Amino acid sequence: MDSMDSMASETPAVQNTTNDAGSANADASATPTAVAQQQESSTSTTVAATLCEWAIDLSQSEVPAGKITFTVVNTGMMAHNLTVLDSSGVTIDATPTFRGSDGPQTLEVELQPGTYTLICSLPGHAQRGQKTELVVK
Ligand SMILES: [Cu+2]
Repeated sequence: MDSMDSMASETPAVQNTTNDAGSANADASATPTAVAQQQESSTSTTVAATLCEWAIDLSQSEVPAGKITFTVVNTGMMAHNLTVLDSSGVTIDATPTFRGSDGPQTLEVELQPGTYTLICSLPGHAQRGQKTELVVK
């Protein structure tokens, strides 16, 4: 009988603790949604890329992971393209081969953290210097 009384007296304290935790969880559940919305708007990065004989110049060589939009200009005399390779040399995406007179090209890619190689894929062009690295963090 004594043990029953002591158990009964402890029960209300346990219930109060549970209720407090429940209200704390309800507050916390609103936070992840707000954070996710902030990340969506902050992970789009625009990088200007300039192609010429024989180089690829980037406005920035290090970008945050997420959506990267390359604005590609060809200031050279020849037609070129911008091709994005992953660390294994596999092509992720590329602009068409275009001349400066064709105007700027836009290339949108979704990149995970890592080191990527950007080249012009026309024969001999990367070997002559149309090649650079992009670090995604
Ligand atoms: Cu080229």
